[in-house]
Amino acid sequence: MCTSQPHANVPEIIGKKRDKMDLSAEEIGYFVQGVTKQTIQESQIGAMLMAIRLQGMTKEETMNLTKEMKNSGNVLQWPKDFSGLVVDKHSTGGVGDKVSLILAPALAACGCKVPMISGRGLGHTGGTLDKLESIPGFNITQSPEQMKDILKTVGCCIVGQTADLVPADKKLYAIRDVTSTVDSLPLIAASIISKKGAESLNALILDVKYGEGALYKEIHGARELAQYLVDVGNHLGIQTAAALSRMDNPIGRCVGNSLEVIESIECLKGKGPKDLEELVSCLGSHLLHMCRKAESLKAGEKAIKDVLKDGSALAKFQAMLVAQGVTTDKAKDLCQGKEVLTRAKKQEELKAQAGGVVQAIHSLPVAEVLHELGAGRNQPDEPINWSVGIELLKTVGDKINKGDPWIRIHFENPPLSEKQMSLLQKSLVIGEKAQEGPLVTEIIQTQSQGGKGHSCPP
Ligand code: IUR
Repeated sequence: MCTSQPHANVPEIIGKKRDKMDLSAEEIGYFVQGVTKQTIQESQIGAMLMAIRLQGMTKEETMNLTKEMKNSGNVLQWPKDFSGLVVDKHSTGGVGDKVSLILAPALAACGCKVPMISGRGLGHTGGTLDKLESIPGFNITQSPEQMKDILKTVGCCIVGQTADLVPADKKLYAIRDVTSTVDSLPLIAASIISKKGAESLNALILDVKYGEGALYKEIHGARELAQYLVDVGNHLGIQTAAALSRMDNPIGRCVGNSLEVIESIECLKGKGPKDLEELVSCLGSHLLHMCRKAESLKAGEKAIKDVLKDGSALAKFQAMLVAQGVTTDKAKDLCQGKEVLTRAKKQEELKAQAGGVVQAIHSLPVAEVLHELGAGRNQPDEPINWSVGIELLKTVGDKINKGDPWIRIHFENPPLSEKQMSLLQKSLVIGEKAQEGPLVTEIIQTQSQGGKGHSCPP
């Protein structure tokens, strides 16, 4: 494809992309700056996004787009003694995915600095910020100075995106959402990696999920996205790797904001469900290895498991809660397992209609029912009910008898309907034998990191 002289004319730039030509760094810069300064019309932004969605972008164009978006706002700066230690993870979203709540303090306990910028949930997957906001007093809004202070004293914080961090992404994402241009590899990569770039990270692990409860139903789609993200992240100077993980069954035993906080605290005490601990230690081991805090993946995995068992990760979580606005007493009570979070007024258990072994619990219907019951939102500013959720009393691989309770649903208003109960019953698959296998099935790295194929130690 040919690349011609820079244009200062927006219709011409849109026309080039429409006609499948490559855009120069200057043209991409002109477009992104126009988006940020609001000198380009929304109709033009929509047209450009559709042209990118239909014609694609080369890796070089995507890297230029990512760099320009990153530089559209504030880029966080860290003190010299954080050098090499600033790490984060990003997940493409799963059902019951509370990994961030455990991984951030576990990494801080291992000596890393984790300035985690997370999102609220939209659609069927939950958001890390919603889970944390179920804790009374927790404040997701922290200035760059406050983040720096928390990282100095605690080592990790989990915050929302502020208006001055990658403002171009805010605008572009809002327009992608209403122009059917969300599902574009270059636009997804630029959106995710520009925000991580603005955190000035040294290392990043991406958890790219595939399966029925994920954005990608099949592994090859997830693999393509993962490789793209890894390449763009590394090009931006962040050591980046991606884990491909199965998202068929809910992660852990709880889904729903406050229930997931309680389960995370159990995991921070080294008493979490096996699949959740496996995911946390796998992602953590890669970050520890990339930032040279662990000499091997095996050593990294051991370090994460050790801080979960010896209470140091829980202590970091408690300190993070206090640093982000929770009273000292409430944070302590919560971490000691006392009832601090509001419980839903009603609970109902469903019983298994056959006996055998639990083969699967389909995560999508579970998430959709919880969404209808008020655990999720359809519009960005909609209120949610933090106490709505489910507990799995039986999980994949467990033996089950006909009549055994297998799920407890926490709800209030609206009440649980017959249709929802039937959907939940159908999500339970009972057979003779459960499918075994690790949650993380592949690790994607750049060639310089050893290429694809590294895994988590058994
Ligand atoms: N998350 C992001 O930050 N950006 C995107 O484009 C998608 C998810 I899809």
